[in-house]
Amino acid sequence: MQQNQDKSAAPGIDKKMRQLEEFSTDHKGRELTTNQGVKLTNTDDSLKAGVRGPTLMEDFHFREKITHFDHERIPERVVHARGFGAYGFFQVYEPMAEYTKAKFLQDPAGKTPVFVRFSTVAGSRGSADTVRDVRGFAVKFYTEDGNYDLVGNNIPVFFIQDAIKFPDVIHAVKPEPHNEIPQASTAHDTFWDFVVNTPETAHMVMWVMSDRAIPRSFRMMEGFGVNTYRFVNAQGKARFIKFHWKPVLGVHSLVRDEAQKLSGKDPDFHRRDLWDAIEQGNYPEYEFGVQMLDEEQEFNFDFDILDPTKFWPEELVPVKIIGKMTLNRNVENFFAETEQVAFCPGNVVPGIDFSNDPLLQGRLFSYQDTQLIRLGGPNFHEIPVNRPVVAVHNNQRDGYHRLTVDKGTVSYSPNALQQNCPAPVAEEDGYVHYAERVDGRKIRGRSDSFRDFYSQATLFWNSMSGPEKEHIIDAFHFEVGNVKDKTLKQRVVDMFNQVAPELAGKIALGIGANPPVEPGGTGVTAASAAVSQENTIRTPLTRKVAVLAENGFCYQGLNQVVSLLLNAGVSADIVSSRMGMLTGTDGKQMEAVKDFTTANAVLYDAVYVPGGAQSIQSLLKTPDAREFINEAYKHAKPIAAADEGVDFLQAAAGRAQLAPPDSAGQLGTGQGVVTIRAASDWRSFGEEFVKAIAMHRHWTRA
Ligand code: HDD
Repeated sequence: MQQNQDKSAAPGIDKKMRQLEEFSTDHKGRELTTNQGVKLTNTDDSLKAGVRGPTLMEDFHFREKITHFDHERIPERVVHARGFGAYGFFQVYEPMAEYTKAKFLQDPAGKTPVFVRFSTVAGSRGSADTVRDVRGFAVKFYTEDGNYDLVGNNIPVFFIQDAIKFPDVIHAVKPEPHNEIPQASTAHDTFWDFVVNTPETAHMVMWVMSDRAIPRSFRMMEGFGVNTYRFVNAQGKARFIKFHWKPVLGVHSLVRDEAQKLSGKDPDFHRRDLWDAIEQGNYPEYEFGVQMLDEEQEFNFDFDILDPTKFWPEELVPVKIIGKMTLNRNVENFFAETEQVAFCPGNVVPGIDFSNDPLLQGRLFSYQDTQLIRLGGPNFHEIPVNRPVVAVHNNQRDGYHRLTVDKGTVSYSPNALQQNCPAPVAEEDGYVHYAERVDGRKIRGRSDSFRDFYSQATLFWNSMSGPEKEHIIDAFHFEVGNVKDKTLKQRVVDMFNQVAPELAGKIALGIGANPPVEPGGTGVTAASAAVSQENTIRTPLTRKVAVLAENGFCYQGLNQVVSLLLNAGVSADIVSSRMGMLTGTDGKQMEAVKDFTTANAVLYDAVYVPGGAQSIQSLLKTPDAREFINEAYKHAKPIAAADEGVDFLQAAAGRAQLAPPDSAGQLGTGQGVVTIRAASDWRSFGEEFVKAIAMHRHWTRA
């Protein structure tokens, strides 16, 4: 599946857009009024008794302006406070009638409008984008059956098995209550205290310590419904399902050091990336997939399919790809749309139903409830971004901020005065809950089938490539290294000894704890290739290259390579000591759009150093330029250099052996470093560089 580069998915006018337009206001060219529509002559001076006198109470404009300002904030989400949204559409590949009667999953020619909000979980609204955390992946489908919300994450399993423990895990992960430190981080005592006392967290903690928790981009991460749901077809046959989103650009991550530096260099890194991609017509795309199990297969596995701390390995239950979502429109107003959007896993349409997953069951309550405090009452479904694109009729009335003017005298059912309208519909036309047989004693307890906490954590560890394992160990070092309580540190080592003794031993080494003494591990030897990011899609599309150059750069070497990059869907910024026009060896000019103050290696996917003796002399004298190349090298990013650029690379990085050009002075490649001297073949050089960019990172460069 190729990414849409031809912009053919540019926004058409869909039903949702038309509806939003009705509520949108453009203030361009308009006159200033109060909220009562009274035209104003001055909004810069308050009304006073004499120009140096006190402000008067009768200044209605002053009072209205200040009162509105004083009330501008609403409570941030208790979790997932930091997020970023966009609109788009969903299209199914083939009719899904055999499995579900959901209308939006039937017609490949139909487009269903969607709104998506990506988020981090722990940080507050102003926290940085690139922190180590789970990412929320919430999709609202505005379907002809009403709104369907798929509220997922970028990690397929969850910390806990029962929703009643959600306040506990969140209190533990949030900043500690006495001093509100640390922000948006799991590297503190209360989180790890909860972990070691709650073994069911082991599996998800492994994912959170992995590269999945520091994505390169919202456009390069998977999404998972996490909970087990049901598809139900028109004949009433049900199947258990898990939902998946697979990014067309593949799954790619940052490295820890880079992610932490990015938090300072650009706290908006992910939201800027998404915004820019959409503005440039590089519309993010995700294929939609489902894993399905017949009801009779419920007990066929060595894990409970209702346990949200388990995933269904794709090798056991394949993912059927059934459609694609394209994000093609940024919001007009962050507050009105992204902040006020209200997701609820309980918003389902006919053909999609719940399972008895005890985490899901609790979620069905929590989301509706949280919107009441966050959005101030029961009418939040009337906020434009939340409105379904189909008509809403019922006898619910009044409440804070009611917008609808409900006509007539009748607001009850049954009634004769209005022919019993709004009238219930026949079963085949409305939502009917799946008639699952339920039988049991009331009990506050946990099923024995939920008690294997470690097997899939081991499976995950087994599935990791060497570099991915190194990154997990590094993450544990940072996270647990920041824990103050030594007993807790030791307990982390002992707990993860149950997952993989090799891992536990290495954690112990890094954090000053004792290596585990008890025999460990689960004996699980299986692995799931689908889980490793090593096996993902590789493409150069939408990657960003920094070109380091100064006056006296080799124009041909810069111009040729930049056009090759652009043709391959890669963008390039010239970075120099000063922004503005640079003059090349032959007098031709190019513009440096960034300098070493506004640009940094962590903001780019790759670096290119063109030749030109004078340019390279200047770069060598610029510590920021040397640091730039060293950072890129350290973060395993692709690097290319031509002619004197190769000397810069070798001198700055202090590594003379770096991919020297071959004996004929031509192309040299290795470990993601591509070099050339006396180029006669810029094309091959450019192509090698593009290949290296597509690889994302070059871990062999230890
Ligand atoms: Fe949740 C928000 C995803 C378990 C209670 N959750 C929220 C958002 C996402 C998720 C993506 C942000 C939605 C947005 O962008 O507005 N949550 C999940 C996933 C879970 C999960 C994938 C496990 C399968 N959540 C979960 C549990 C509870 C909650 C067990 C409570 C019992 N979640 C909430 C909430 C939030 C929320 C408090 C905060 C803001 C909101 O709902 O609208 O209700």
